[in-house]
Amino acid sequence: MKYGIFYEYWEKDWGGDYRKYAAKIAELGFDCLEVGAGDLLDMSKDGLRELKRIGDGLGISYSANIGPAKEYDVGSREASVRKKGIRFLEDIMDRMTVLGSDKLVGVQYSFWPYDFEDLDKEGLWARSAESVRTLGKHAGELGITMCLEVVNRFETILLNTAEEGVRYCEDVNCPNVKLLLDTFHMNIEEDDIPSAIRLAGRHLGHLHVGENNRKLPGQGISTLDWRLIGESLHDIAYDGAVVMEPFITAGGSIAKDIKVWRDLGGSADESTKDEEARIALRFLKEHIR
Ligand SMILES: [Mn+2]
Repeated sequence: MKYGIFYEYWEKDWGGDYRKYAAKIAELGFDCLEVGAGDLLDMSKDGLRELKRIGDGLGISYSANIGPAKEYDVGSREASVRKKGIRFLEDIMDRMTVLGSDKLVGVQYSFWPYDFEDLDKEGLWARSAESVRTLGKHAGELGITMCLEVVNRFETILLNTAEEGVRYCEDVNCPNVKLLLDTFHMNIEEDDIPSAIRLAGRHLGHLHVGENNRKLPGQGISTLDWRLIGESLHDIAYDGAVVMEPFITAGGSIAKDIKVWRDLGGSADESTKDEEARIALRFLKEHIR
């Protein structure tokens, strides 16, 4: 099992100095850094190569996280928008190969957050699956796995449960298209988190972890049963990454998108945040062996 963390934990606004975060997370004991996939389009090829060298030197890998804007919705009713979305994600995947990143994770099957204007779930499903089939082929050629994130009802209408995710993957039927489950979302939607993980089984390609309120694993009073979550991962022989995605800081563009309206501990200074991430990593490793 590899352990990772999303860089945004230390930021108020999207984007950051990934060279700094690569060094930081390696020092804290993590194996992988999750970066913003869209940011890769703003980096030069040389910048991406440099980041790859830094990661190789530190022995860490990168996953790339995306929640595409509506103009890139691969499930849009407009063929031109779907085409633009496919092109956008293919461009990102091409950049990922320069960085040496092989996991594109997030809500790539539609746009995020959803605006709930179009509630034709079946239509969205069909268009989205067709686009993702095309994207999965491109991913396969590049050795990239797309991990589609199952998110709660307030963020999409398409994939809210592991069962829907598995059905969608079977519909797309592409070895490079898998699922991303997230304990925060599962805590809202699933009857039982370990059962949802077992149901996802071989389709699970990536896992986001956080407490019910998106604090770090083990931060505050933990209401999730991490030991049972760990057992379920072992039951399915999960060998992907377990990536913390803490959202605890109010007052920036990240908080606005995630809807964090109060401080959940995120106003701590950087060294305190480092220490808390280190403690959370120890907590996770104790529970998910
Ligand atoms: Mn997530």
